[in-house]
Amino acid sequence: MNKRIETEQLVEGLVAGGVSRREFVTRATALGLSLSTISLVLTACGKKEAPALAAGADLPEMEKELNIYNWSDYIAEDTIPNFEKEFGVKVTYDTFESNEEMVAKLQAGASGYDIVVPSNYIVPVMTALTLAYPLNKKYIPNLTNLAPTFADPVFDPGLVHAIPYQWGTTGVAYRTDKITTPPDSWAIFQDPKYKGKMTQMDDMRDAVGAWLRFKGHSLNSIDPAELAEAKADALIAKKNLKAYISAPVKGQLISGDVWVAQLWNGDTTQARAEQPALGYVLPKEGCNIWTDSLMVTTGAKNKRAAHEFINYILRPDVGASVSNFTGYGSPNIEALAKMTTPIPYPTAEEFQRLEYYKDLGASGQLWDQVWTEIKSS
Ligand code: SPD
Repeated sequence: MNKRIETEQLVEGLVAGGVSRREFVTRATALGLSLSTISLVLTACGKKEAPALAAGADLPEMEKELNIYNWSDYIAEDTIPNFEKEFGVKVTYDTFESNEEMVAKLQAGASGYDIVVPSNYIVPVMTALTLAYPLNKKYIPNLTNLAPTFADPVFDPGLVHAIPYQWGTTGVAYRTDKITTPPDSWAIFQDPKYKGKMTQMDDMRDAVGAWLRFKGHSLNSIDPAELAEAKADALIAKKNLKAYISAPVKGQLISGDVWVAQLWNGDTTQARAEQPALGYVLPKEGCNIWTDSLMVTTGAKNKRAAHEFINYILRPDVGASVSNFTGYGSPNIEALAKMTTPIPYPTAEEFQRLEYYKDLGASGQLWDQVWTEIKSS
Protein backbone atom coordinates (compact mmCIF):
# COMPACT_ATOMS: atom_id res chain seq x y z
CA MET A 1 0.00 0.00 0.00
CA ASN A 2 1.40 3.44 -0.78
CA LYS A 3 2.20 5.85 2.02
CA ARG A 4 -0.53 8.37 1.14
CA ILE A 5 -3.31 5.76 1.21
CA GLU A 6 -1.97 4.23 4.41
CA THR A 7 -1.82 7.68 6.03
CA GLU A 8 -5.39 8.47 4.99
CA GLN A 9 -6.66 5.16 6.37
CA LEU A 10 -4.79 5.76 9.60
CA VAL A 11 -6.35 9.23 10.04
CA GLU A 12 -9.78 7.81 9.20
CA GLY A 13 -9.24 5.14 11.86
CA LEU A 14 -8.36 7.79 14.42
CA VAL A 15 -11.41 9.88 13.56
CA ALA A 16 -13.74 6.85 13.61
CA GLY A 17 -12.32 5.63 16.91
CA GLY A 18 -10.92 2.32 15.68
CA VAL A 19 -7.35 3.55 16.15
CA SER A 20 -6.30 4.85 19.58
CA ARG A 21 -4.21 8.01 19.93
CA ARG A 22 -1.20 5.99 21.09
CA GLU A 23 -1.52 3.55 18.17
CA PHE A 24 -1.92 6.50 15.81
CA VAL A 25 1.31 8.09 17.07
CA THR A 26 3.25 4.82 16.77
CA ARG A 27 2.01 4.01 13.26
CA ALA A 28 2.26 7.60 11.99
CA THR A 29 5.86 7.79 13.25
CA ALA A 30 6.65 4.52 11.45
CA LEU A 31 5.13 5.98 8.28
CA GLY A 32 7.58 8.87 8.54
CA LEU A 33 5.05 11.60 9.40
CA SER A 34 6.69 14.56 11.11
CA LEU A 35 5.99 15.44 14.73
CA SER A 36 4.27 18.59 13.55
CA THR A 37 1.90 16.68 11.30
CA ILE A 38 1.11 14.11 13.98
CA SER A 39 0.39 16.81 16.53
CA LEU A 40 -1.81 18.72 14.08
CA VAL A 41 -3.94 15.64 13.44
CA LEU A 42 -4.16 14.84 17.15
CA THR A 43 -5.12 18.41 17.97
CA ALA A 44 -7.83 18.32 15.30
CA CYS A 45 -9.19 15.08 16.80
CA GLY A 46 -8.44 16.13 20.36
CA LYS A 47 -11.87 17.34 21.43
CA LYS A 48 -13.31 13.84 21.19
CA GLU A 49 -10.58 11.87 22.86
CA ALA A 50 -8.17 13.97 24.82
CA PRO A 51 -9.68 16.33 27.33
CA ALA A 52 -7.09 18.87 28.44
CA LEU A 53 -5.22 17.79 31.54
CA ALA A 54 -6.27 19.71 34.63
CA ALA A 55 -3.82 22.51 35.29
CA GLY A 56 -2.36 23.08 38.70
CA ALA A 57 -3.54 19.95 40.48
CA ASP A 58 -2.31 19.49 44.06
CA LEU A 59 0.54 17.00 44.34
CA PRO A 60 1.39 14.45 47.06
CA GLU A 61 4.46 14.47 49.33
CA MET A 62 7.91 14.52 47.72
CA GLU A 63 8.82 11.24 46.09
CA LYS A 64 12.27 9.74 46.67
CA GLU A 65 13.22 9.34 43.02
CA LEU A 66 13.49 11.59 39.96
CA ASN A 67 14.28 10.66 36.35
CA ILE A 68 15.68 13.41 34.14
CA TYR A 69 16.29 13.34 30.37
CA ASN A 70 18.39 16.31 29.23
CA TRP A 71 20.67 17.36 26.36
CA SER A 72 24.28 16.25 26.78
CA ASP A 73 26.73 18.63 28.51
CA TYR A 74 23.90 20.77 29.77
CA ILE A 75 24.20 20.88 33.56
CA ALA A 76 26.90 21.69 36.13
CA GLU A 77 28.74 18.79 37.75
CA ASP A 78 27.36 19.51 41.22
CA THR A 79 23.76 20.41 40.26
CA ILE A 80 22.37 16.88 40.61
CA PRO A 81 24.48 15.72 43.61
CA ASN A 82 23.54 18.88 45.56
CA PHE A 83 19.84 18.36 44.80
CA GLU A 84 20.02 14.70 45.85
CA LYS A 85 21.72 15.61 49.11
CA GLU A 86 19.40 18.46 50.05
CA PHE A 87 16.12 16.75 49.17
CA GLY A 88 16.96 13.09 49.79
CA VAL A 89 15.98 12.21 46.21
CA LYS A 90 17.84 9.70 44.02
CA VAL A 91 18.19 11.12 40.52
CA THR A 92 18.62 9.05 37.38
CA TYR A 93 20.03 11.27 34.64
CA ASP A 94 20.16 10.37 30.92
CA THR A 95 21.08 12.50 27.91
CA PHE A 96 19.95 12.97 24.31
CA GLU A 97 21.31 14.79 21.24
CA SER A 98 18.20 16.10 19.49
CA ASN A 99 14.58 17.05 20.14
CA GLU A 100 13.47 14.27 17.80
CA GLU A 101 15.40 11.64 19.77
CA MET A 102 13.81 12.83 23.02
CA VAL A 103 10.24 12.97 21.67
CA ALA A 104 10.57 9.55 20.00
CA LYS A 105 11.62 8.04 23.32
CA LEU A 106 8.59 9.52 25.06
CA GLN A 107 6.24 8.50 22.24
CA ALA A 108 7.45 4.93 22.47
CA GLY A 109 5.87 4.94 25.97
CA ALA A 110 7.08 3.90 29.42
CA SER A 111 10.25 5.97 29.18
CA GLY A 112 10.04 6.59 32.92
CA TYR A 113 11.27 10.18 32.53
CA ASP A 114 9.78 12.79 34.86
CA ILE A 115 11.55 15.82 33.37
CA VAL A 116 12.57 16.45 29.76
CA VAL A 117 14.07 19.55 28.12
CA PRO A 118 12.47 20.45 24.76
CA SER A 119 13.39 23.46 22.63
CA ASN A 120 10.85 26.25 22.22
CA TYR A 121 9.18 25.08 18.97
CA ILE A 122 8.78 21.53 20.31
CA VAL A 123 6.80 22.63 23.39
CA PRO A 124 3.47 23.13 21.55
CA VAL A 125 4.04 19.86 19.68
CA MET A 126 4.52 17.96 22.94
CA THR A 127 1.51 19.69 24.44
CA ALA A 128 -0.64 18.63 21.48
CA LEU A 129 0.70 15.09 21.84
CA THR A 130 -0.40 15.28 25.52
CA LEU A 131 3.15 14.51 26.61
CA ALA A 132 3.36 17.64 28.79
CA TYR A 133 1.92 17.89 32.32
CA PRO A 134 0.33 21.23 33.30
CA LEU A 135 2.48 22.67 36.08
CA ASN A 136 1.26 23.76 39.50
CA LYS A 137 3.04 27.09 40.12
CA LYS A 138 2.37 26.81 43.85
CA TYR A 139 5.36 24.46 43.99
CA ILE A 140 7.59 26.79 41.94
CA PRO A 141 7.81 30.06 43.92
CA ASN A 142 11.22 30.84 42.39
CA LEU A 143 9.44 31.55 39.09
CA THR A 144 9.67 35.20 40.15
CA ASN A 145 13.40 35.00 39.24
CA LEU A 146 12.64 34.64 35.53
CA ALA A 147 13.59 37.68 33.45
CA PRO A 148 10.52 39.42 31.91
CA THR A 149 11.57 38.23 28.41
CA PHE A 150 11.05 34.63 29.52
CA ALA A 151 8.03 35.06 31.80
CA ASP A 152 5.35 34.71 29.11
CA PRO A 153 6.93 33.03 26.09
CA VAL A 154 5.07 32.69 22.79
CA PHE A 155 5.76 28.96 22.72
CA ASP A 156 3.94 28.47 26.05
CA PRO A 157 1.87 31.52 27.05
CA GLY A 158 1.50 31.70 30.80
CA LEU A 159 4.21 29.08 31.36
CA VAL A 160 1.59 26.35 31.59
CA HIS A 161 3.80 23.43 30.54
CA ALA A 162 7.43 24.55 30.30
CA ILE A 163 9.84 26.66 32.35
CA PRO A 164 12.79 28.26 30.48
CA TYR A 165 16.11 26.64 31.42
CA GLN A 166 18.83 27.93 29.06
CA TRP A 167 19.01 29.90 25.83
CA GLY A 168 21.59 30.03 23.08
CA THR A 169 22.37 30.35 19.38
CA THR A 170 23.36 28.01 16.55
CA GLY A 171 26.31 29.53 14.68
CA VAL A 172 29.74 28.49 13.42
CA ALA A 173 32.64 27.31 15.58
CA TYR A 174 36.09 27.38 13.97
CA ARG A 175 39.74 26.76 14.77
CA THR A 176 41.40 30.17 14.85
CA ASP A 177 44.83 28.59 14.23
CA LYS A 178 43.65 26.92 10.99
CA ILE A 179 41.11 29.43 9.62
CA THR A 180 42.85 32.73 10.14
CA THR A 181 40.12 34.96 8.65
CA PRO A 182 36.99 34.51 10.79
CA PRO A 183 34.23 33.02 8.61
CA ASP A 184 31.31 35.45 8.43
CA SER A 185 28.95 33.46 6.20
CA TRP A 186 27.39 30.04 5.82
CA ALA A 187 29.31 30.07 2.51
CA ILE A 188 32.35 28.67 4.33
CA PHE A 189 30.76 25.21 4.15
CA GLN A 190 30.71 25.46 0.35
CA ASP A 191 34.44 26.29 0.17
CA PRO A 192 36.32 23.17 -1.06
CA LYS A 193 39.50 24.55 0.59
CA TYR A 194 38.31 22.98 3.86
CA LYS A 195 36.91 19.77 2.38
CA GLY A 196 36.77 16.96 4.95
CA LYS A 197 37.43 19.37 7.82
CA MET A 198 33.93 20.72 8.29
CA THR A 199 30.67 19.46 9.83
CA GLN A 200 27.07 20.59 10.07
CA MET A 201 24.56 19.70 12.76
CA ASP A 202 22.82 16.34 12.46
CA ASP A 203 19.50 18.13 12.80
CA MET A 204 16.99 18.87 10.05
CA ARG A 205 16.02 22.33 11.31
CA ASP A 206 19.64 23.46 11.73
CA ALA A 207 21.13 21.90 8.60
CA VAL A 208 18.37 23.06 6.23
CA GLY A 209 17.67 26.31 8.11
CA ALA A 210 21.22 27.57 7.59
CA TRP A 211 20.82 27.33 3.80
CA LEU A 212 17.44 29.06 3.90
CA ARG A 213 19.03 32.01 5.70
CA PHE A 214 21.97 31.88 3.28
CA LYS A 215 19.59 32.90 0.47
CA GLY A 216 17.75 35.45 2.60
CA HIS A 217 14.77 33.29 3.53
CA SER A 218 13.20 32.58 6.90
CA LEU A 219 14.41 29.59 8.94
CA ASN A 220 10.75 28.68 9.09
CA SER A 221 10.05 28.83 5.36
CA ILE A 222 7.56 26.31 4.05
CA ASP A 223 7.81 27.57 0.47
CA PRO A 224 8.66 24.56 -1.77
CA ALA A 225 10.81 26.70 -4.10
CA GLU A 226 12.84 28.12 -1.21
CA LEU A 227 13.27 24.66 0.28
CA ALA A 228 14.43 23.31 -3.10
CA GLU A 229 17.00 26.12 -3.22
CA ALA A 230 18.15 25.29 0.32
CA LYS A 231 18.49 21.63 -0.63
CA ALA A 232 20.66 22.54 -3.62
CA ASP A 233 22.94 24.66 -1.40
CA ALA A 234 23.06 21.95 1.28
CA LEU A 235 24.18 19.43 -1.35
CA ILE A 236 26.99 21.69 -2.55
CA ALA A 237 28.16 21.96 1.07
CA LYS A 238 27.71 18.24 1.70
CA LYS A 239 30.57 17.47 -0.71
CA ASN A 240 32.91 19.26 1.72
CA LEU A 241 31.49 17.90 4.98
CA LYS A 242 33.16 15.25 7.08
CA ALA A 243 29.81 14.45 8.68
CA TYR A 244 26.50 15.67 10.01
CA ILE A 245 27.18 15.66 13.75
CA SER A 246 25.92 17.74 16.66
CA ALA A 247 27.37 18.09 20.22
CA PRO A 248 29.90 15.21 19.90
CA VAL A 249 31.85 17.28 17.34
CA LYS A 250 33.47 19.08 20.28
CA GLY A 251 36.11 16.35 20.62
CA GLN A 252 37.04 16.68 16.93
CA LEU A 253 37.30 20.48 17.15
CA ILE A 254 39.57 20.08 20.16
CA SER A 255 41.80 17.50 18.45
CA GLY A 256 41.91 19.36 15.11
CA ASP A 257 40.15 16.64 13.10
CA VAL A 258 37.50 19.29 12.39
CA TRP A 259 38.26 22.98 11.76
CA VAL A 260 34.79 24.40 11.10
CA ALA A 261 31.54 23.17 12.65
CA GLN A 262 27.98 24.40 12.76
CA LEU A 263 27.51 24.40 16.52
CA TRP A 264 25.83 26.00 19.52
CA ASN A 265 27.57 28.89 21.31
CA GLY A 266 27.73 27.20 24.74
CA ASP A 267 29.12 23.91 23.48
CA THR A 268 31.81 25.95 21.70
CA THR A 269 32.62 27.72 24.97
CA GLN A 270 32.93 24.33 26.70
CA ALA A 271 35.33 23.07 24.01
CA ARG A 272 37.38 26.26 24.31
CA ALA A 273 38.22 25.32 27.89
CA GLU A 274 40.32 22.50 26.39
CA GLN A 275 41.26 24.15 23.09
CA PRO A 276 41.76 27.93 23.35
CA ALA A 277 42.13 28.29 19.56
CA LEU A 278 38.38 28.21 19.03
CA GLY A 279 36.25 31.08 17.72
CA TYR A 280 32.49 31.36 17.28
CA VAL A 281 30.53 33.55 14.88
CA LEU A 282 26.93 34.25 13.97
CA PRO A 283 26.87 34.25 10.14
CA LYS A 284 25.91 37.57 8.57
CA GLU A 285 22.92 35.98 6.81
CA GLY A 286 21.46 35.10 10.21
CA CYS A 287 20.87 32.04 12.34
CA ASN A 288 18.79 30.43 15.05
CA ILE A 289 18.24 31.57 18.63
CA TRP A 290 16.48 29.14 20.92
CA THR A 291 15.23 28.58 24.46
CA ASP A 292 15.18 25.14 26.03
CA SER A 293 12.70 24.54 28.86
CA LEU A 294 12.13 22.15 31.74
CA MET A 295 8.93 20.17 31.22
CA VAL A 296 7.24 17.59 33.46
CA THR A 297 5.94 14.63 31.47
CA THR A 298 2.32 13.48 31.62
CA GLY A 299 3.48 10.01 32.58
CA ALA A 300 5.82 11.25 35.36
CA LYS A 301 5.65 9.10 38.50
CA ASN A 302 7.51 11.74 40.50
CA LYS A 303 5.67 14.95 39.74
CA ARG A 304 6.23 16.63 43.08
CA ALA A 305 9.99 15.96 42.97
CA ALA A 306 9.99 17.25 39.38
CA HIS A 307 8.37 20.52 40.48
CA GLU A 308 10.90 20.80 43.34
CA PHE A 309 13.76 20.29 40.88
CA ILE A 310 12.44 23.08 38.62
CA ASN A 311 12.17 25.37 41.65
CA TYR A 312 15.74 24.42 42.66
CA ILE A 313 17.10 25.23 39.17
CA LEU A 314 15.44 28.63 39.45
CA ARG A 315 17.52 29.55 42.51
CA PRO A 316 20.00 32.30 41.56
CA ASP A 317 23.09 30.37 42.69
CA VAL A 318 22.00 27.12 40.99
CA GLY A 319 21.03 28.90 37.75
CA ALA A 320 24.39 30.71 37.72
CA SER A 321 26.33 27.53 38.35
CA VAL A 322 24.53 25.74 35.47
CA SER A 323 25.32 28.57 33.05
CA ASN A 324 28.92 28.86 34.28
CA PHE A 325 29.38 25.24 33.21
CA THR A 326 27.31 25.15 30.03
CA GLY A 327 28.35 28.51 28.60
CA TYR A 328 24.72 29.28 27.73
CA GLY A 329 22.51 32.19 28.72
CA SER A 330 20.30 31.98 31.79
CA PRO A 331 16.68 33.12 31.76
CA ASN A 332 17.10 33.69 35.51
CA ILE A 333 17.63 37.42 36.00
CA GLU A 334 18.86 36.91 39.56
CA ALA A 335 21.50 34.44 38.35
CA LEU A 336 23.13 36.90 35.94
CA ALA A 337 25.01 38.80 38.65
CA LYS A 338 26.44 35.52 39.96
CA MET A 339 27.72 34.25 36.61
CA THR A 340 31.44 34.36 35.80
CA THR A 341 30.70 35.46 32.20
CA PRO A 342 27.11 36.71 32.09
CA ILE A 343 25.65 36.51 28.59
CA PRO A 344 23.30 39.46 27.98
CA TYR A 345 20.14 38.69 26.03
CA PRO A 346 20.45 40.02 22.43
CA THR A 347 19.40 43.59 21.77
CA ALA A 348 16.63 44.37 19.30
CA GLU A 349 19.29 45.24 16.73
CA GLU A 350 21.17 41.95 17.23
CA PHE A 351 17.88 40.13 16.99
CA GLN A 352 17.54 41.21 13.37
CA ARG A 353 20.01 38.46 12.48
CA LEU A 354 18.47 35.88 14.83
CA GLU A 355 15.29 33.90 14.39
CA TYR A 356 13.38 31.42 16.57
CA TYR A 357 12.21 28.15 15.05
CA LYS A 358 8.47 27.74 14.83
CA ASP A 359 6.50 24.53 14.52
CA LEU A 360 6.21 23.75 10.80
CA GLY A 361 2.68 22.36 10.97
CA ALA A 362 1.70 20.05 8.13
CA SER A 363 4.66 21.34 6.09
CA GLY A 364 6.92 19.33 8.39
CA GLN A 365 6.39 16.52 5.88
CA LEU A 366 7.97 18.55 3.08
CA TRP A 367 10.91 19.38 5.36
CA ASP A 368 11.29 15.69 6.28
CA GLN A 369 11.41 14.84 2.59
CA VAL A 370 14.04 17.50 1.83
CA TRP A 371 16.20 16.37 4.76
CA THR A 372 15.90 12.71 3.81
CA GLU A 373 16.96 13.55 0.25
CA ILE A 374 19.95 15.56 1.48
CA LYS A 375 21.08 12.81 3.83
CA SER A 376 20.68 10.04 1.27
CA SER A 377 22.31 11.86 -1.68
N1 SPD B 1 24.72 20.71 24.81
C1 SPD B 1 23.41 21.20 24.95
C2 SPD B 1 22.90 21.97 23.78
C3 SPD B 1 21.44 22.25 23.85
C4 SPD B 1 20.90 22.75 22.58
N2 SPD B 1 19.53 22.78 22.55
C5 SPD B 1 18.91 23.60 21.57
C6 SPD B 1 18.81 23.10 20.21
C7 SPD B 1 17.98 23.97 19.33
N3 SPD B 1 17.94 23.49 17.99
